[in-house]
Amino acid sequence: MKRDRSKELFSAAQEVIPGGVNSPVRAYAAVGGDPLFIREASGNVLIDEDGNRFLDYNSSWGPLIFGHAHPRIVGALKAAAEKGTSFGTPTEKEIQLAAQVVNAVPSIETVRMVNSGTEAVMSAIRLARGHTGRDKILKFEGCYHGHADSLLVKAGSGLISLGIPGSPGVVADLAKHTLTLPYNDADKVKELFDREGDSIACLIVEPVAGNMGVVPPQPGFLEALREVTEKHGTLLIFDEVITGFRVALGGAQELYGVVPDLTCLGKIIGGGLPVGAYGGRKDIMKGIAPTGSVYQAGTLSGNPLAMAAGIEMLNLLSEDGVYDDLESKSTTLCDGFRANANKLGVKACFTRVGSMFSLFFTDQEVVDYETVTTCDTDLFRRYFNAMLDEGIYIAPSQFEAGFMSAVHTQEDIQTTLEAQFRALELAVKS
Ligand code: HOZ
Repeated sequence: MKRDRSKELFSAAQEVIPGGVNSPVRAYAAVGGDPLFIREASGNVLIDEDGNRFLDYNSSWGPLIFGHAHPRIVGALKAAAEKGTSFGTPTEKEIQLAAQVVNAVPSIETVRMVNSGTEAVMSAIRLARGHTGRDKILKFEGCYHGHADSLLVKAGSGLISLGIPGSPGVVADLAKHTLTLPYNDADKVKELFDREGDSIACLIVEPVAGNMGVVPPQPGFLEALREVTEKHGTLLIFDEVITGFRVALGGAQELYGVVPDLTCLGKIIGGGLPVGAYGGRKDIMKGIAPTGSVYQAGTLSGNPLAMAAGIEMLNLLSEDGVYDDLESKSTTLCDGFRANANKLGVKACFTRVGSMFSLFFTDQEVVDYETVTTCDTDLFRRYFNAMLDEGIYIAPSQFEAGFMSAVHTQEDIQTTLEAQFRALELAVKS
């Protein structure tokens, strides 16, 4: 497969963009080679600048549940754009999308729109600190909550993919307020709370970890977090930037029946446009300006383009059968991956929650950062490149999730499974 144009563009990009990319994982540092430059995409197919076609299981890192350029989302965007792209004033569309989010997500009574997941989380943490009058926060190793200063401590996503333990530039005096514990270890959480729970403003967690690959919560883990935070007056924040509207309409909190105090959402609610949101209990949310004094603002927050795309996305998601269809196709795909690995004698651990999934090259059961990092990343590098040569696009890191979309067909899945068998065989042998 020729990728000359992508190669050329990557060289040109490196002249004017640091590392040639606007977000680190995209540079393929963890898998080698030059990143694909995508010319266009439609449904579940990406077409690169060399004209190669790839079946996409990345879905723009999760949000594109209905694939690329869905006609209804594109139609809503066109109609909105013709009427103006940003007013810096309230609009009716903001109420419409907020109401859809409030109706769908159990914990959300009111919601504030922002422009990214990072912004949502950063604002929710500030609000939690303002609400409780406490400084400390607790997060889990390998969970990634965007790149706000307090959260770049033992984080997943690009930091785990590139082997960066923490970021220079984060003021030590701030980072010292971030406590970290292993994911899925409820006992350690209880011990910590027994010692210093009354000084912790919030506990933030990805209810299904999706930024170190998919690591599901073990039975009772989320419930334990709810119980211990309630006992100590600490706010429980679910970062549902990936899981919100992905694993169920009401997100992981609906799936597992655990309701946090605050929830952060991301690009799904903008139909893939730059949107984030944070919401939760009314009595907490009223602490944000202008009703309260915790400050957070943004000219483009709630802009009409993002709202129009988000409304249409949630309309589509509310139609009957969407989640059943995703579940059944994801089961077929992941069962097929497992069968292929077994046939080839490859040691691997498979995880899946709804339509997000991972294949970890390790013989351990993956439950936290430590077990995740036992993976054979060199094997993953060969596998990724072999998949690319087969025309299958997955995230360029062992530590990111795969995503099924509503527009993948059973035929696509069979094609994928045959391709995956060949790719896996090649990766193991080479
Ligand atoms: N934070 C994203 C992965 N979980 C990567 C975003 C990107 O590179 O576009």
